[in-house]
Amino acid sequence: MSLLSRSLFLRSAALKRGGPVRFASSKFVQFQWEDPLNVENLLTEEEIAIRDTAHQYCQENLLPRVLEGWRTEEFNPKILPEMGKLGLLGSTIQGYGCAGTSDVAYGLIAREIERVDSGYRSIASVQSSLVMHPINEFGTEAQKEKYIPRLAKGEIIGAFGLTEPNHGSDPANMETTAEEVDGGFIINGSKTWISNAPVADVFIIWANCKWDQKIRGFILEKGMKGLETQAIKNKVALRASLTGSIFMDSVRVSHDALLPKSKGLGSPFSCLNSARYGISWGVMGSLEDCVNRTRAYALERHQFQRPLASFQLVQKKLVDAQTEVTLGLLASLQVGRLKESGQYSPEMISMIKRNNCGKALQHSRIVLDILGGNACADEYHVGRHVANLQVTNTYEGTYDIHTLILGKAMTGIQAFF
Ligand code: TGC
Ligand code: FAD
Repeated sequence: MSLLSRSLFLRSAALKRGGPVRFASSKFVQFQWEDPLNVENLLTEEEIAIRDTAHQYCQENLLPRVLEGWRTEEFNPKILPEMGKLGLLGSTIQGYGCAGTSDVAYGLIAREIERVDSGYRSIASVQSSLVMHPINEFGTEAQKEKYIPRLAKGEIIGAFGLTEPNHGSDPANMETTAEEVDGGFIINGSKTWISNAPVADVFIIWANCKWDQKIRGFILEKGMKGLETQAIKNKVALRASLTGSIFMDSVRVSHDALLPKSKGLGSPFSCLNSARYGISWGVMGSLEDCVNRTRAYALERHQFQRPLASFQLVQKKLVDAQTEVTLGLLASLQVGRLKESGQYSPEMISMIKRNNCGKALQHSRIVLDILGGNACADEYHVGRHVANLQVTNTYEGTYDIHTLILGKAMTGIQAFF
């Protein structure tokens, strides 16, 4: 069932569920620890239905596969087509076979996927925000028709190449170049730490154009002469998502490969705005999963003839983490609504990306202690989230880079160099 038809089916269920229960003889509603500040109340029925569709898919289809993906570092080719069938890819794009959802719905999808694993969310957000988005934003009509419907179905896989071996936080100094020649361009350079690269069919490559020193995007395809990828194996995090390097040795492309509306570093950053926003939701899903699992464990496991959950130190860990989940979700929701009404700025996204990733990493690590020795066992899932959250705190601009973006906005002084 597609995302939109399913949303109609699920709407009645959402309506039946209602909000928190009010006590008959009280002015208070019953406190719901899973959603302490009633975020649900701020979502539309459509968003709730989309969220529920994503939740059901992720719990029934992704969760049972995640440990195998984590252990083997192998890409499961069924996942993107399944997500595509439900309308979860490029969901905010209007037309071209995409669902045309709100930005908040996009965030809710990221949260549900990352509740299972950040690597699966990475696969999906690269496809949506970093490949479909730039084609939609900077591409020609022919490029949109050629690529977006197939990317939306998950028939083809995309990768986004900005980071280079010598330039991560400072992409402005990238060494990859594009030179205009008769009939097209020649691209030279290399990219590394690129999600999906080893299995990608389509690559959005950012290159410094020799004729005016401006950065522009190019669409490269698997199999082009001079284009090679290599998987980065034995990662200690994000093992369910493939990462790799891309080498471009005089790759010759036609003029059709240029994303003509891209010009300057603002173009790849516009893709990052969308992806960073999604990550801010996603990592809250990951932290929620850590809280749920460690709370359940603390209620069941007894030491000193009492459940772990009865100890004050354990309760504090859970309460601190759940408070950060709630505040983080509200912040992402507010930025989502501002984005939908065209009233957002990139600095707002830096704030929620930085804060939510930082809090998710910090608090997932703290609640992990509740598992004691079982923290080491991957079947308990929380250790995997903690490892992944180190990466989410790093990619799409490190925690410290977002600090400097916000520091510049607050003081007017750039402190990058
Ligand atoms: P700066 O001078 O600040 O800006 C250059 C031009 O870009 C514009 N701009 C933006 N436009 C739109 N949105 C934003 N967020 C923008 N940020 C900057 C800016 O207005 C300017 O435009 P113009 O017209 O004046 O030229 O640039 P800078 O070189 O000083 O860089 C500043 C800095 C450090 C903040 C930037 O380089 C940065 O953000 N670095 C972090 C790099 C990064 O985030 N890389 C991510 C790689 S992709 C990835 O990690 C994918 S992982 C995906 C997954 O698996 O889920
Ligand atoms: P560096 O830039 O070398 O930074 C190292 C440290 O120095 C960091 O702590 C940083 O905060 C600090 N630092 C750097 N500059 C300053 C400064 N001016 N002031 C203070 N501190 C500073 N990239 C893509 O393009 N596409 C992808 O799909 C992609 N997927 C990824 C998947 C994974 C699993 C990983 C790990 C990375 C991925 N990346 C991707 C790359 C990612 O965006 C970069 O790793 C990130 O931007 C940081 O760059 P770097 O690793 O070169 O670190």
